[in-house]
Amino acid sequence: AQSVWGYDKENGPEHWHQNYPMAKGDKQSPIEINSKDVRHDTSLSPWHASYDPGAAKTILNNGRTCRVVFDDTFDRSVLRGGPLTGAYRLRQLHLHWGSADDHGSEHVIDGVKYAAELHLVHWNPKHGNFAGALKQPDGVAVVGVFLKVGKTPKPEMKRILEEIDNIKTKGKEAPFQHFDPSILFPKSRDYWTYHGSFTTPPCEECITWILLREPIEVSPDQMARLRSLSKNGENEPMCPLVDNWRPLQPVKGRIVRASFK
Ligand code: SG7
Ligand code: ZN
Repeated sequence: AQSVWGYDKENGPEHWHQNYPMAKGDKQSPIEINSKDVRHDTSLSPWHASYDPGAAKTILNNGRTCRVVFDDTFDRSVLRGGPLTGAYRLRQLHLHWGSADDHGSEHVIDGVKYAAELHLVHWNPKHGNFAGALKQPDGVAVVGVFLKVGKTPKPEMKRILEEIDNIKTKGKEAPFQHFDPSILFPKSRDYWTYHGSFTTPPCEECITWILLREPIEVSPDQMARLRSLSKNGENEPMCPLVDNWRPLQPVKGRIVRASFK
């Protein structure tokens, strides 16, 4: 079986439930969004992010993703509105990506897999701390942004991708300061929302997902940079960090709502 979870045959998503039974729960993520089953909800208000560039701290490679960490000791970078009640604090962002452009996202839209998916993870401070929030159905809100390879790449992704050369291998960390992640959002604020889980063990079912309809574009070069990360440590055999996405989970009667028609 698995020693530590991962995305390989021996320790991948099909094994996670052995150590993390929640992985077989009724509200797991990701799911496929089917336009024909989505409910347009006129009561869904727009969402707003107000992020403090000074909250950005470090970027790191943990062997499973690359992650940017933010100071969340007070309400300095917050997400409000949309399906949420109150302000949720930004804790970190990270990405999931594939080994080729035709897959890599976790959520799938009408059968379409994107090349990558960016997740901005926020938590509800009414639960005291992040660990407490994970135990509550309204504990966490994740904004998902799809990345597709295209001709008008978003220069805003550059900051993160430039830094990748400094965190090539597992365990590497570099300072990452003065960064407002709202520069990564697409023009349209349209979104889908549903209740689900973390897409990694222990797969707690505490997430209000807010998935943005409009993807952002990255260049082939930028995708290549992401794929140049390694899941091995510095003095270990080279093993590319790619395909760090969980496959689709059963919807089990959940309703996906859309802010748009
Ligand atoms: C990534 O996705 C990491 C995890 C994150 C996980 O593997 O960014 O974060 C850490 C601290 O390793 O797990 C608890 C948590 O944030 C799952 O997040 S996701 O559901 O948005 N994909
Ligand atoms: Zn994620």
